[in-house]
This record gives sequence, C-alpha cells and structure tokens, in this order.
Amino acid sequence: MPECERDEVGNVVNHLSEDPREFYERCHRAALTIHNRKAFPVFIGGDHSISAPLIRACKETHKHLTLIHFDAHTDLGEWDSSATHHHGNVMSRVLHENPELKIHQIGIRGFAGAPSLNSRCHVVCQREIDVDLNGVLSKSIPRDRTCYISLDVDVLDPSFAPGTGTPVPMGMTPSTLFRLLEAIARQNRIVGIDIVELCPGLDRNDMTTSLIFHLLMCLLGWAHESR
Ligand SMILES: [Mn+2]
Repeated sequence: MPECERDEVGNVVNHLSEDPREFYERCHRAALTIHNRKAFPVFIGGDHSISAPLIRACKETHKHLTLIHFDAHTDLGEWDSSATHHHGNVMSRVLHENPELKIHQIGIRGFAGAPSLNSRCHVVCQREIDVDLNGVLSKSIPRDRTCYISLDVDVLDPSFAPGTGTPVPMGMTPSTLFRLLEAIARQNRIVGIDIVELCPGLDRNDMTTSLIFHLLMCLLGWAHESR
C-alpha cells in the first residue's frame, strides 16, 4: 500500500490549533476508508469523544447496528449541535446522530437508582454483574445482532487499570470483562471496535496497556471466529 494511503488510516493526529470538528471529520473519514475496504476497524484512543464519528461511519456501513458500550459512566451528558462535544456527552451525540441505534451500556456505576432513563439505552449496572454474572450472560446481552463495541477503559476496576483519566471504584475485574466480551463476540457479529480513555501517562508499569492489548487480541480472535 502506498505511504499516503497507509497514513489515511494510521494515526489520526489531533492538531492542537485546529477546530475539533475537523479532527472528528478526519476520524469519520478514516473509519469509512477502513469499512469501504471491507477491513475490520479497530480504534484506540484517547478521549471517548472520538467514538461518535467512528460509530456514525459504522452505522453508515451497517444499517442494522447495535452498540455495546462498556463504561463506568453512561456518557449521556447534554449535547446539541451548539454544545461542546466531549467524553461526558459522547453517547448523547451518538443517540442524536443515529436515530434507530440502540445502546447496551454495561458496567455502569451509579450512586442510586437507574443511571439512565433513555428508552434506547439498555443499562446493565456493575452491581447487577457482581450479584449475578451468569444471569447477565444468559439474559442481558444481545444475540444474533451486528454489533460495534465501544470500550472505555474505566469500566475496569482502577486496581487493574489505573491508566485512565476518570477512574471509578468498584469496577469490573478483567476476568468478568473477558467473559462478557467472549459471549458477546461469539453470539453476535462484531463489525468494529474502539477502546478509549487509555492514558499511558497515568499508568503503572504499563499494566493497563498490557491488559488492554491482551484483551484486544483475544477479542479479535473471538470476533474472527464468529464472522
Ligand atoms: Mn466513556
């Protein structure tokens, strides 16, 4: 592949002086380029806000798409076209831009009650997973769908994954995350993945990076087997 073509889908660099909208457009174009080549897109970030253009590109390619969102937070802060797009409102933007899309939000830690009242979001709290993982595996994850997985590193407990910007206690263990991802990948067709909020500067001895790398390799294997 010529150098210039490789650059299109390699690092999408965020230039500090540019309008963020231009950066998100380049993310969108890079994702579309990968989909158009019938390749399997995997994105690693960085701020969770990049998921909005990546998911939009995936939805343009796969009409019937289900989003699986692993995160400690719902990321449903207010968003409209005049608001600043950021990691706390990325899923509001995703809902706005993709009117038929349903989101399964897994690993959410709320202080009280249901953390989301949006009818297009199906929330599986971390507490439910702690109490009855087998029940969640058998009843609460989708089956026979075309899925995009957006995984925020902070879904993991900070003791296993300190290398992230907004850690929340009482999170998921790696083995639970592996079981959930394996089940989701084997029961569905995965057509795109992003792993975000990885911050090597906050990591300890690369433990988060190496865990995420191992997880991504396993996930790619499961996703490939079930295609
Ligand atoms: Mn997030």
